[in-house]
Amino acid sequence: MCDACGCDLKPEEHSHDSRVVEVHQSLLAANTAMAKKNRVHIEEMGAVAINMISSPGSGKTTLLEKTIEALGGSLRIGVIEGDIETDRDAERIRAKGVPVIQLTTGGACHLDAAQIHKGLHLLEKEEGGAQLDLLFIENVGNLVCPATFDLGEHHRLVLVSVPEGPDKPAKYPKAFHSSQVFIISKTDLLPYFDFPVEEAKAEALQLNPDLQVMALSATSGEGFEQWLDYLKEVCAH
Ligand SMILES: Nc1nc2c(ncn2[C@@H]2O[C@H](COP(=O)(O)OP(=O)(O)OP(=O)(O)O)[C@@H](O)[C@H]2O)c(=O)[nH]1
Ligand SMILES: [Mg+2]
Repeated sequence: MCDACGCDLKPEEHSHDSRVVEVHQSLLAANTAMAKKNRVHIEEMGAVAINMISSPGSGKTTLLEKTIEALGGSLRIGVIEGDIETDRDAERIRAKGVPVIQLTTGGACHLDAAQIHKGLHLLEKEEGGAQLDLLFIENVGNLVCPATFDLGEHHRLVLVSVPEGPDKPAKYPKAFHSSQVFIISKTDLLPYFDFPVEEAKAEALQLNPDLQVMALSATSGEGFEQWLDYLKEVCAH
C-alpha cells in the first residue's frame, strides 16, 4: 500500500510528481494550438476537413473510394491518410485520381496536429492539392487515442462496422462524445451478425444527442444517398 495516495502500488512503481501531469497538459495544449492553425490553413485552401475515426478495417478507405467515385467529378476532394506503416491506403486513394498524402506514424496510435501541418504543406504540392472543397483525414485505426487529438478538422466522423458489434459507443465514449457524425458501416452484413441498429443508434445518441447518425454499406450502396447529401451540405456552408 502506498502511504502517499493509498493505492495498491508500491511507491517505486508509480509517481506523485505533478510535473508528469503538467507535461501531458502542455503537450495537449501545443497540439490544440497547432490544430487551430491547421483549421485556418484548411479554410485558406477553401476546404472543410473531416477527421475519420474507427477501429482497423471498419471501412474508412473503402468509404472514401466510393465517395470519390460518386463526388470526385463535382467536388475537389483531397485526402491525408494516417497509418502506423505502409502507404497502401494512399495508393488506393491515388488510384481514384485525387491528391493524397500518406503520413506514417512509425508506431503512434493516432495522428497529431503537427503531422497534419506537415501533411497540408505536402498536399499543396500535389497536383490539384492546393485548392479543395473537402479534405478527408483518415486517422490511424482505433477508437481510443485519435479521440483526444484535435487535428484542425471541422467535423469528426466515427464509424463502427456491423461485424464489430453494437456496444462500441458505450465502451469507447470519447470517440462518440467528440464526433458530429456516427456511421454504422457494412450494413450489407446485417443478415449475418447480431447488430440491432436502432439500439446502437439510441445508445450513441444517449452519449451525444447532437450526433448525426447514418447507416450505410459502401459495397451495396445502401444508405449512400444520405451520406452524399450530408457532404454536399457541409461543403455548401
Ligand atoms: N461487406 C462489406 N465489406 C466492406 C465494406 N466496406 C469495406 N469493406 C471491407 O472491409 C475491409 C476493410 O476495409 P477498409 O476500407 O480497408 O478499412 P479501413 O477502416 O480503411 O482499415 P484501416 O485503414 O486498416 O483501419 C476490406 O476487405 C473491405 O473490402 C462494406 O460496406 N461491406
Ligand atoms: Mg484504411
